[in-house]
Amino acid sequence: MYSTMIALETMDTIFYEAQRQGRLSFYLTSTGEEAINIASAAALTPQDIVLPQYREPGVLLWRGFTLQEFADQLLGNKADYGKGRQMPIHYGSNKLNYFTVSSPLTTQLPQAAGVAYSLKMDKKDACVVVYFGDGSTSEGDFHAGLNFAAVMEAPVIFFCRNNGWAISTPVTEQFRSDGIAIKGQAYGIRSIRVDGNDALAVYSVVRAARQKAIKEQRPILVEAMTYRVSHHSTSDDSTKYRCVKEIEQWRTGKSPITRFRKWIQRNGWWADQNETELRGNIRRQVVEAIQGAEKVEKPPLADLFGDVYDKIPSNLLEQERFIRENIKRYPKEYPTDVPI
Ligand SMILES: Cc1ncc(C[n+]2csc(CCOP(=O)(O)OP(=O)(O)O)c2C)c(N)n1
Repeated sequence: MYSTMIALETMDTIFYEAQRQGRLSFYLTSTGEEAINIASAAALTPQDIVLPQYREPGVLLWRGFTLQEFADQLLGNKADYGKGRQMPIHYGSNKLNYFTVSSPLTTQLPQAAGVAYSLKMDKKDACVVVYFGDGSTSEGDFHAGLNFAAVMEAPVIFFCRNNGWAISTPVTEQFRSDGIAIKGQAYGIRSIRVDGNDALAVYSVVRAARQKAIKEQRPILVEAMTYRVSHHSTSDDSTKYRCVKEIEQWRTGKSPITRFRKWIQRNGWWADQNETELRGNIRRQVVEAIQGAEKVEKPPLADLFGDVYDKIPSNLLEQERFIRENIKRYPKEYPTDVPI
């Protein structure tokens, strides 16, 4: 678990820097939420189905998504499973039971209730885990998803990452309830709050939640208390709306990685030398993954219009004609590395 937390932190640092260098169009880190990502993933089995928001790439990393697969998605190249049609960080893997990230917030919650209900009908020994932030709970889909799962008794773990912020909106302006767990209870869902920066606590809670969700065929809500240490994304500067001292306190004093490291070191399972070797190794692998992804061709223009309709409708054909004419007329305005 510790190694994967370091892999996530390293991946975030380097991909973030690559965005700043103009090599990626967008990025978003999970800084401060590494324990939530990795410890919750470790408590599941590969058969459990994950519906993510966007700040949980560590779950995918834990399941075996390679650094190359991450880099290919970020660069939107031919090896990307979405064929470059999604913004960076919209990862997904059919093989690893991880639904593709969707930009519109909270759509994954009613979907999770449905997926969990299908597991119930098939009598599977598995559950669904759906992740979301505190801000997402203000969407109507949050309420629909919880109520649907409660009434249908669907085996789903609603995992809320309460990190205090929804871009620039603090939780104090988001809701007047005492957090999210109480909302789960109002829907008749057993709910528990956990310290999201304590990897062992997150692991224990999700492990127990999984067993109960499957054995009793009912939903459970977990509210993990944490802090979004990073800016919301590369499109944001959070020092404009919160104080730097607060961010630094969480980055250093309350880091879930430092906390877990102290525990494994005290137990004699980890030493400074392991740390140096691991960080060096992962750093090299991430850099190689970006360089490799940059060399792969982009998907052809025609891929923009495929994979949705059996027969492409006339309005899309019209759009395709329009974009091809535009490229011919204004070639300098379009990327040169996309085969047309
Ligand atoms: C339906 C919808 N409304 C607004 C947005 C714009 N938006 C993107 S992320 C975000 C904040 C979400 O905050 P939260 O759920 O707390 O997650 P966090 O970013 O803190 O992990 C907003 C408002 C969106 N993507 N979809």
